[in-house]
Amino acid sequence: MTKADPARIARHLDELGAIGADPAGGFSRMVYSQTERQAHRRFRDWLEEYGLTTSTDAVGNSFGVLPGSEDLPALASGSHLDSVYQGGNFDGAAGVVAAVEIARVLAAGGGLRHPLKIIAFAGEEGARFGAPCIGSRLLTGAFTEDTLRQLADRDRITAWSAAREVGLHPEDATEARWDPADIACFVEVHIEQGRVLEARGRQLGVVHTIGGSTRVELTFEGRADHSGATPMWLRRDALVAAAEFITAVERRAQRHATTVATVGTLQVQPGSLTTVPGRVVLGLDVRDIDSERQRELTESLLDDALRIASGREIHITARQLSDQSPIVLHGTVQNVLAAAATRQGYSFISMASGASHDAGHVAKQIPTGMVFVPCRDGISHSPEEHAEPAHIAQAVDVVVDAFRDIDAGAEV
Ligand code: HGY
Ligand code: MN
Ligand code: MN
Repeated sequence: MTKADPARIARHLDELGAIGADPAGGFSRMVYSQTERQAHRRFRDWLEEYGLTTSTDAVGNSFGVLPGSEDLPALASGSHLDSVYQGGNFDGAAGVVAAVEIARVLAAGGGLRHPLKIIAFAGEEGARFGAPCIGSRLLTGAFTEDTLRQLADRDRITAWSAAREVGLHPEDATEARWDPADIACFVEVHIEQGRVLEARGRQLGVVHTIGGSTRVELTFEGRADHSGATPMWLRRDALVAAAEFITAVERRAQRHATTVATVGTLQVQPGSLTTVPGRVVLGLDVRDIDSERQRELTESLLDDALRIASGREIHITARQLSDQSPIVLHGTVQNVLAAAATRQGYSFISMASGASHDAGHVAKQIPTGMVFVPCRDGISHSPEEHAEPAHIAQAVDVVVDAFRDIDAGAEV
């Protein structure tokens, strides 16, 4: 029986690593950029080499299909090929090369009763347009063409224009919606992006819950003044107000084990050494696997921002960038994956995902599971991100085993 080949996985990762490298370090394969599209083209070339029929839809999701011997809904696997700014070459990419290897192994074995569908989603990262999972939310109908017209990056380019710029057809976004009845089960392989697998000494993770995330842009408007001629008691310093808020974010988030909150972006205006900052725009990311805690913390932090701002005569405005609830993945799929890992002889744990994923949106319509692969020191969204091809190959063996089990009648 053909097994996954770590050397081939490494080669495919190296090929992706030649696309979208950022001169400042890491990779910036941004959604609806030429480099994301080059990566999708490479993905399709690999699959066509294994005899799959490939396509890219109007909004940039790419697919490969291996026919089944019977007219059944497909077994599917995939992830994303875009990255954050100066990110790593494994977040998303590891799951895509794993899915390609799943296709190669199953095609080499003559295929299954079920068709196999391999997917590279467009725009999973929210780094460019603020909202994550653009491709999967267009497939499931959670996003529409209007969403693409409303989302804009820091240069005020809309996602709609950016998609057109790279040859896609966002005006046909409605046609990109899939029929969930066409897919029996979806499994995403992904790097863990944390340290639990390393700390617990396990080879793989079977994900039970994907954390939710609420992302808000906050603008602090004070007054830009001369830094030498303006006494401290006369200032309306937007950056000091923002700094007080950022420490409040940390304090509140530390109160519960599964809650995390981050201010990852900060724009200071006018940004001159000798000017009291008059305006600050920051990005807040609040996450939890408990929906109520996620929303309550967000509300409390917005109240903090208002209290801090009013105490300093600062005007505050908030704009929600995205809001995703935690998603519990399908128990039947978790069971099939756990049984497959056991048969394959790989140690695993059942665990939550702090990061969001396309699987979280697919799971709203289709029985869905995730298999986590350890990443070195848990580092992710960074040039130092790394995962071992041998570990990715183990995840491939598990998903292939699980798909064969489902093909033989296991319930999902
Ligand atoms: O940000 C995330 O949770 C994921 O990496 N897109
Ligand atoms: Mn990802
Ligand atoms: Mn990511």
